[in-house]
Amino acid sequence: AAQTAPIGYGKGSAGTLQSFYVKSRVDAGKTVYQLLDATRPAAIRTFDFRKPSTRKDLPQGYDYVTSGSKTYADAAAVDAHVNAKRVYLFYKNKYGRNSIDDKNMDILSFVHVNGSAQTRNNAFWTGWAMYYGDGTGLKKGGVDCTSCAYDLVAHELTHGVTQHTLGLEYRGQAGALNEAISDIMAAVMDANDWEIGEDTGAAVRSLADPGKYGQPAHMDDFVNLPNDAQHDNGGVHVNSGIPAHAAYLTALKIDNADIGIGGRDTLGRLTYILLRDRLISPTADFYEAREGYIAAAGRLSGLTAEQKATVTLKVKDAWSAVGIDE
Ligand code: ASN
Ligand code: ZN
Repeated sequence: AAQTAPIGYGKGSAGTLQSFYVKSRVDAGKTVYQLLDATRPAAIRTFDFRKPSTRKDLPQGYDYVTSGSKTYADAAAVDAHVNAKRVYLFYKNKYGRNSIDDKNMDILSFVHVNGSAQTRNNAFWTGWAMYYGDGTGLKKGGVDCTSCAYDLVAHELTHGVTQHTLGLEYRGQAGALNEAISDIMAAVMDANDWEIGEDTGAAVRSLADPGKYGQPAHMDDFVNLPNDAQHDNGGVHVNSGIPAHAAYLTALKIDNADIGIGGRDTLGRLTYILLRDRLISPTADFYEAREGYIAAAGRLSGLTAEQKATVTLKVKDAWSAVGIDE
């Protein structure tokens, strides 16, 4: 039960002391505390990729991040554990979603994932877990941390939500929509800005100004690339700038229309309805996404017919502004 779970403490990369639920086990007569929060139906489990294990009580094949006391010195692990809970709670409290699959699947994070410099400076959704590199350091052209960025954690976990709802293919325009949806939900949750990944030391994308990081913001600048791994599956992280910018413009226009509901909040609700109600197909292109967002506007709960009509108009204006016209 929540009341009896031990509480662990530790600083994340930003130096702020965090507290979080953990679970003890006894190893050879000694108590160790695992980064395992089992206080909710969906457990939050944080593993150390440097510690493969064949222990039968560790079916993931890796040991948890553990500590001999309730104080943890591992900032990347603290960040992953705390941010996974934040994203889980956002989906739960805002949209009533029960974890990634809406069936309370456990939320698994692996920290200290190593490999190429590209891997170590990145975070990934693997289809069932989140993986985080440590970063090779800003001074070496990498980043200082990855799990430290709430928006990156939201981005990766949202890949899981998309997998379990829309099932969007990860190539071409459908893949770019998959990427855009992760960035949109990341910006909805990490609501202070429209940049992605700034807490790692180096932002990677901007929904407000995609061109700042080399992304197109309009269909006129769509980048045609082969749909293979060497070309980012057809530039899914490149062309995502177009629908992501449409989403940003949607939020901005709703703010300016002043219907009493914030644009960013409305954008999150629209995007979640798109996912939840599977309003677009797994092979959707950007035009289908526009129609999906229009359909989502009609499904917003708690709005008057006039407010819904206003949101619909702003959605249309926003997608037209990036060259995706009916
Ligand atoms: N951080 C990137 C993403 O989630 C990693 C990748 O390309 N899979 O899109
Ligand atoms: Zn992604």
